[in-house]
Amino acid sequence: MADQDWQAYLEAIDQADLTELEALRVEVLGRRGKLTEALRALSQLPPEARRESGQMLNRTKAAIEERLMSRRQTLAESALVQRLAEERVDLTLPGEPIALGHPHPLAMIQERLVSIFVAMGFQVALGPEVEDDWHNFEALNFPKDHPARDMQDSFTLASGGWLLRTHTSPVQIRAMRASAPGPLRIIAPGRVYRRDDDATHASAFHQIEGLVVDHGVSMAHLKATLATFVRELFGSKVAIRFRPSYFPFTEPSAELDVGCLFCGQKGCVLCSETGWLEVLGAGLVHPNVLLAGGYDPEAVTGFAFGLGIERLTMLYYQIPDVRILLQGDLQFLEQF
Ligand code: 2NM
Repeated sequence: MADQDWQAYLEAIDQADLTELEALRVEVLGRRGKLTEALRALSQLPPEARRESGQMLNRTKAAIEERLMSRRQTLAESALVQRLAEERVDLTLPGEPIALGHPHPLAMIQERLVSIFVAMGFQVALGPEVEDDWHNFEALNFPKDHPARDMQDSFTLASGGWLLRTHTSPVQIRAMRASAPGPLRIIAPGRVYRRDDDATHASAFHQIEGLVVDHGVSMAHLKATLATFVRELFGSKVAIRFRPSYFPFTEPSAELDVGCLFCGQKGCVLCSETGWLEVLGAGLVHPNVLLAGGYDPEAVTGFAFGLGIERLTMLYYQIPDVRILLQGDLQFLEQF
């Protein structure tokens, strides 16, 4: 085969795609390839011609192999360039939106309530959810036959003597015993448990209770503090009234109502046609409770109050059934 024919192969290689390249390789260098056969045919030649042709064919073979490799390299590179072009990411495109969560409505209201009291100088106190009878009832002046102490009304643990706290008041007892005889100004937010379960009562719910103990604390301080709280929460124009009430741990006791937020006090289903909504209970701390807290009731007085966070959240957002707050239903939660 003449030199130009080999030259033609070199040129063909430079134009070939991957498939053609392999076909060319087989055609020239394969077991039956042109060049392979030519090399094999050398043995037929006389020694002088064999050496000359042999050198020429080996140079040609080296050249073709070199060209095949370089063409293969070129094709691989352009395939890579093409792939990169196809896969190119446009970083200026807007991103996939990520669904952001947010605090639960109960958590939002709790945070609001806590902030209002913190701004008035209260400190946050926390305590255990599993309590003993003394901290949950006895120290709080609940008589032994009080219905709240019944197994029907609280969750008692199988291992004797323990129960799930029915209010956060035991936190106040613990705080008093840690601070007496010094002054105290705390709120105790947290989860509490009662054997109730209907549209307005869940068996686990949340409370904030507050307690101030100091020399000369009076009903006037209680009323001013709670009026400030209610106006911070519902606005300065809201009507407020205190009604006498009864709690075992306070004497005197009162309940605070706000003018119905829904009907402008005309009377509606939400205020049971009274024009008023009950918001919290309060009173001056009973001397027995001060004693249990390690204080001298002759030396100091105190006021305390308690409110349910679920109830307040329901009022705030007009939610009719407390159970919706606890079901984790996104259709509900995404509205906040
Ligand atoms: C209420 C109503 C009235 C209250 C009393 C105390 C303590 F521990 F100081 F005695 N903490 N919270 C209290 C008083 C709670 O909830 C409706």
